[in-house]
Amino acid sequence: MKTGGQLIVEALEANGVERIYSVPGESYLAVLDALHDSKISNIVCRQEGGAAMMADCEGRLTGRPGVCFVTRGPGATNASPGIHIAQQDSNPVVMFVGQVARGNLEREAFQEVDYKAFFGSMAKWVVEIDDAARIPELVTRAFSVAASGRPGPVVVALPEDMLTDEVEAPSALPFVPVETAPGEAAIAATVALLEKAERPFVILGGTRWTEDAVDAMCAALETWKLPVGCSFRRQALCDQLHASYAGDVGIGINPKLGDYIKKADMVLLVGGRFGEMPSSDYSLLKSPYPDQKLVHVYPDASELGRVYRPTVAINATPAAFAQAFAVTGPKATPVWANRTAELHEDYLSWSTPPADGPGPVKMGPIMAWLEKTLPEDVIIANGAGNFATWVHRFHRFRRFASQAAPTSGSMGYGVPGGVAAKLMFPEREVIVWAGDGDFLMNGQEFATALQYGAPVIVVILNNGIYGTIRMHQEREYPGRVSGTTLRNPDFAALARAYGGHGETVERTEDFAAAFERARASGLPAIIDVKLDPEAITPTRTLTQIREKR
Ligand SMILES: Cc1ncc(C[n+]2csc(CCOP(=O)(O)OP(=O)(O)O)c2C)c(N)n1
Repeated sequence: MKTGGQLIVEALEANGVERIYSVPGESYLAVLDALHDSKISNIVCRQEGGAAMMADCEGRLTGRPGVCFVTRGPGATNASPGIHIAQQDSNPVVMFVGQVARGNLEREAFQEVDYKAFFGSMAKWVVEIDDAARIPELVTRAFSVAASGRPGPVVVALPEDMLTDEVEAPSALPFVPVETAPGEAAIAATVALLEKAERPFVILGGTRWTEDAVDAMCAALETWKLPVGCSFRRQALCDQLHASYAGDVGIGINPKLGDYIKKADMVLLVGGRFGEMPSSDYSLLKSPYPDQKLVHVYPDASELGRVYRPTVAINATPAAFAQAFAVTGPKATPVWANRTAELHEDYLSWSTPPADGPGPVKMGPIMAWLEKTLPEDVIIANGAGNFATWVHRFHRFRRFASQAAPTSGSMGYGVPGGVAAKLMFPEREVIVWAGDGDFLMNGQEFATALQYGAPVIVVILNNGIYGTIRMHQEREYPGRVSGTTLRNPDFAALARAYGGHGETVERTEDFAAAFERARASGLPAIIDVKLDPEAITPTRTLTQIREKR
């Protein structure tokens, strides 16, 4: 006989879980008690949004479900941003949430929430386990649903009294990841379209990739001399110094690249949904009927033809497609080979930081310095804001699983994402790239970094405004500043108050030494970079935007 709490922990162990992220609650004390005797490490967070984002980051960087535990009611609602990110970004997450005792359901008992209603449009599956004997079955199914097809978040609700029930139950068996591979006809149809194409373009996106698959895809691009771009915040899917790499198909795309894609005669879209942001509001590929012939490879049939009517629809994981595509090749040097080289050259100049900018801190030279000093396998985690443009445009991602940023455009991801990344990959350098607004949305997880020895370096581009929104405001309502100004704490002092290392940078030339001191400290660190609010984009100032210059 085992308690529900013990069965939950056994099911986690059976599914290979080594680490969970949590904020405790009295609603799942029986699980906490069972964890006491387990080897699973429990990373205790400071807010459920942080815990859920850490679980998302684990799913994002490993492809295996990240797991978090939160309490009922306010714990669950606090966690919802992480669930929304996992859904939009297609990352596997299993979130366990407390529930009121079964006998009190439907009375609006203390912190009762109808999880199917609350998470219904946001999670891939929501299940409430009413019978402890079904824990092995339903927990393994939760892992399977989260990780298969198009991955996503699964919410598992645990009524409090169910967790203390003692029952007989079979041991949980682990979930088995399911690969869907392209058939020979699908690969032949892709090759036939390529043989007729003159201006093809490849877009890589989504999840269900592996390091081997990325290598196989890079080899195939080389063989076919195909130009390639990575979808918004999927830049780690191709070495950006690969001769085929033409740039980031994201927000603020290089106009020349956008133009090339619009005029392409064929697009091979592998793994991505190519949503509103990467498609520049469905203008690069028109929805529902693209101008280009479209081969769409996606690990879930329901996505194929949902937004774009494809010429060839291939229901396969990008990993399986890449392996199959890698054994094909052109009959002769393709007509587009020179154009691919030109596009890469163009990318190299587009991603060269500007030497100048307004104010005493110039981000261009700082980015240039970082590019020289950061190791190839550095992981960069960030949330949303104009500050992120510096990374998207000027950091050349080299390795698989080196970018941790939500395509959903959620703020507040950098600190929890970075902490989780550092816990997963302690040997890799992890940079959290944040805005001042962005940092304070989940900056509390800096305490988690200290508690578990995760020495991330947080670089805050501190311009004293919710800059992105100020930028839109100045464009739409020039000079009418409303609701976008911030008064910030001393971030370096805040880092020290947490027990970390703090630096303030007020001049370009001081950044490198501050960064090296942060590295040498061996502690979680914050570098507060005082950025002139005029430096709102790498190429345009706020004044130019206001005055439409
Ligand atoms: C959770 C969340 N809330 C609000 C927004 C809307 N939003 C997008 S960017 C932004 C401002 C970001 O400010 P900051 O982090 O200071 O970066 P900056 O744009 O100034 O570089 C806001 C409020 C969002 N994307 N996500």
